[in-house]
Amino acid sequence: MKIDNFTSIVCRAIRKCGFPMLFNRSLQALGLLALGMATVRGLAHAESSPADSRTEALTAAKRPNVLLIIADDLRDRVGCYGNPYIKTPNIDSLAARGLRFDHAYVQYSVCDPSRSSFLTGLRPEQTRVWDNQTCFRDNLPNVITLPQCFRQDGYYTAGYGKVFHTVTANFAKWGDATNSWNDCREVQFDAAKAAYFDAMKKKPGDLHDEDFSREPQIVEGRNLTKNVLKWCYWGATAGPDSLEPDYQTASDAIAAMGKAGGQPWFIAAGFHRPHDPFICPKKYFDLYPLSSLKLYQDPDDMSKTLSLAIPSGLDFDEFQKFSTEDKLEFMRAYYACTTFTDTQVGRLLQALDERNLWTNTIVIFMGDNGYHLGERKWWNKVTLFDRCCRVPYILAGFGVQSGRVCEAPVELVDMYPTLLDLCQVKPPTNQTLAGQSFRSLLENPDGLGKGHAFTMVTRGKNDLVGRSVRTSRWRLTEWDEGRKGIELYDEVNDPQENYNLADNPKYSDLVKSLRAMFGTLPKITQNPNERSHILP
Ligand SMILES: [Ca+2]
Repeated sequence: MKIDNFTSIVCRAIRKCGFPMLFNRSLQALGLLALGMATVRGLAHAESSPADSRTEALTAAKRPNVLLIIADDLRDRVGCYGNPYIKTPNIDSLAARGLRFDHAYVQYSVCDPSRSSFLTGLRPEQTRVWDNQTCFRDNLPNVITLPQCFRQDGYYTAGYGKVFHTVTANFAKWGDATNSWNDCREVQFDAAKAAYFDAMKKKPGDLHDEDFSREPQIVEGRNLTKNVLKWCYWGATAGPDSLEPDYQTASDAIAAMGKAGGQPWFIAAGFHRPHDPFICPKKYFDLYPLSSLKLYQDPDDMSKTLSLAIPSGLDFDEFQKFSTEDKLEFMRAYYACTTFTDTQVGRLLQALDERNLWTNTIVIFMGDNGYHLGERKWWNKVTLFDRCCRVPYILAGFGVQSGRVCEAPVELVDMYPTLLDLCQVKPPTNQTLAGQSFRSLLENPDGLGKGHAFTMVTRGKNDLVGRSVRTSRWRLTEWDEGRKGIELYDEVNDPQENYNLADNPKYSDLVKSLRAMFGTLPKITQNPNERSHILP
């Protein structure tokens, strides 16, 4: 109780000062034990609420199930997020029966760094996973992942498809098969491999993405860059959905719901789409005639883009060669793959209906990073703009109010402590989670939460760091600690972030105070020896 009381006092002090993270480090040191526990149990836990008695009454056998659904590279423009042109009826229905977070942010806007962060509960500064070639276990061999933590506390855990960033050649390692899951699998399509190569006139070494081998036969498609960018192609496949790996991922997850044997379960389904290569059954492409699509246009008077804000190099150069038709086909393919993914989400939701599982299951739907579809002439991810940092994020089911929207910023790294909090799972020992439980926002979606979210990316071989903080009103980004430029955007009056206000003297104090927030982030670990302060 003393710990909770202390945390409560800290919470009130933080809220009073307006910048939740701007409390000084001496206070952190004083409350090390208390804050450590509060972090894993959730700051919100300090305040009593009707839900306290509800969750405290949970017995081990009655703890809720968790269904975690991850879509790869899904940006924040699905139907329920205000895009009338894309068809996502199942994601929309989940939002209608649950809580839609309108400001959920990734901690690094690329697959592996993002997933390594929210599945370990640590920030990219701590994991030091900044690319898609680093397995988090190599950097943090003893870290306890989110599903592993549930498993250690009595849950049946199962993960299918791309949950962790996976590499087919070594799925057991990259998928964390031994530590995190009772059961896991990633579907491969060896039989379709030859047909695929034949259809695309390629050799196995031509493609960097291992996913290609799992697709059924492509009957229509093309590379939009004349094969310069190997990943940049779309393909419409023949046959039913059931040939697709993502369909089988959903099937695996549905089957797992009956395998827990009375234990509560944590099941994750990671869909590969709408990530490139943009391949899915032809009927989804047919939903989007090119003439029905409208391309985004940057305004003529927008601020000059800073040199590091959009990655330079071959990808950018190729995007500038896109014809109108190329752009429309890119958008159609992304939309088609999004609707295909939505259909697989629908199958999972239907399975919950059929098994009457909604009352004791927490459902989370999320993207792992956003995506540009032409904004700032960029057709990819790895930026610090809202289109790339913000993701769809919907919770529904056990303990979640229906049909509500939460405007408060949350970070994906908050999911780990939030789920521990909601399910009364024991936090990992010797591992301080970087996020905060947002359980209070489930109870009061109009709450302010912690008020901010951080995202980072790196540029170039020297790993120049770009860091960004998003509050409800502003986004402040600095490159190489400001040496390579600063951006400030007014998210209320300029939601597309077209007009950089950082050099306007009127906002100098605001820029200073927002930049100071980066001082609350963990120090970037430089080498494995320095990681000892994160884990024993
Ligand atoms: Ca991704």
